[in-house]
Amino acid sequence: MKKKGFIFDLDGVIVDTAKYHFLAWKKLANSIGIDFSEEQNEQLKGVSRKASLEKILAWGNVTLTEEEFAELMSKKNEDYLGYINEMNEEEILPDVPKILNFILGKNQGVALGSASKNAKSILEKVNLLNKFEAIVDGNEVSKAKPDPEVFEIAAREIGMEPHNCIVFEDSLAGIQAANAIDMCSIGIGDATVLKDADFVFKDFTEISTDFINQLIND
Ligand code: B16
Ligand code: MG
Repeated sequence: MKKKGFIFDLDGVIVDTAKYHFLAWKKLANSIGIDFSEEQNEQLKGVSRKASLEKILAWGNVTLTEEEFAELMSKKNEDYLGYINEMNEEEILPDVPKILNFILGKNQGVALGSASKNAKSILEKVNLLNKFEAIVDGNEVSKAKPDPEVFEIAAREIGMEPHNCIVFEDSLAGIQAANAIDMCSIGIGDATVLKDADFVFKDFTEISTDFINQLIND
């Protein structure tokens, strides 16, 4: 049987942590007099913590010292971790375990490729840590999506060539990152937003095991 590498993004693909990022960023933005909407939160999907705070400050026209910036970053994360600590398996998005277990059952490579520095804690909370052969997250990556670095490292760690990898992603930047190194890109979410993806599904309930078999044998 052929072997492919399947690389999963975390937030928006395996779990919906965007709602917790929203609560933590909103509290923080409001505390320094900046409004923060759900639409703005959408623009932070897949964006690193540092770049997210830079964007929020730019929206509110606020400049900070380096110390203040660092303090706000850790405040936001502390607040966010409060939500993460309450997570459990019930927060895994529908049919993710089904597809993940199917892929593992076919002895395929499986890796995580996320911008989050909290990826390991989140996977641990939802009891999926042992499913991944490699976990590449915000602690190992210096260039953010759409740069393909995160997926490049993930492919290397599972011993696969990029053109034999398939990426599941909910952000356009992530889709562009996958396309940039000739990986097959599968968008999870809205087809109009994820317009550059090779395939788009609303969520994993729309993905069949036949489709996964096709990807493996392509
Ligand atoms: P952290 P992903 C991303 O996760 C989130 O989509 C994004 O909103 C967040 O700012 C980023 O992780 C960094 O997260 O503060 O936990 O390091 O979609 O790349 O899995
Ligand atoms: Mg994501």
